[in-house]
Amino acid sequence: MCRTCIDYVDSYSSLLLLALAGLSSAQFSPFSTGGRPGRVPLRQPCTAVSARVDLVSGVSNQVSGAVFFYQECPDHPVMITGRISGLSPGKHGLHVHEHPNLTDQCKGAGGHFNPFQSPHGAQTNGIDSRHVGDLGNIEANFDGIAELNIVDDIISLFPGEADIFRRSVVVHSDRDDLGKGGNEGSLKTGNAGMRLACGIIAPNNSPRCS
Ligand SMILES: [Cu+2]
Ligand SMILES: [Zn+2]
Repeated sequence: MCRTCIDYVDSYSSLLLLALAGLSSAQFSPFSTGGRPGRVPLRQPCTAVSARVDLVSGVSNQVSGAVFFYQECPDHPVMITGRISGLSPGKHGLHVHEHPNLTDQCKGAGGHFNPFQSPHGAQTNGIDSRHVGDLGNIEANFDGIAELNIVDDIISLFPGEADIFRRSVVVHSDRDDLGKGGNEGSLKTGNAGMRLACGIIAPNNSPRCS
């Protein structure tokens, strides 16, 4: 059974209660939403969400693997794990693309998931300088295997504008230049090249719980 947010929230709320001790309810009002103290929604439990992607062939029929996403609560980062094989050694761009459509050698997936109309960028950038779907590069070893272990603060598995559920993951032939390539393509796609493989971000029926 998955943990909920309760432990996490309680550790924060006890600190908060100490900090706010002595404040009147009127002083709470700057934090209020709809007349309720702003912290109250955080006290509600949430259930961890998990998703998985099973890759299918794009322009390569060598590349295969699976990618897992896990998020404990809406205000937690998303943990991305997985294993992709059949790659050329070195870096390969990894993105969440807009559409859950794998046709035409992954072209059906459309462009990078970009609900905030930002330029393409590095996974570590803020939302004003990366697409929500920009997950940077994965690196394959000499055997062509990439082990994924990424933590991301922008994507989400919970409802909202950055929700990546029912979108797709694309693995590219080339290194993503992270928006620093100095040309137009760099700020759109990172010049990451062809779409080797792709898969739809679907609910994981056997979530991995911490
Ligand atoms: Cu891509
Ligand atoms: Zn992008």
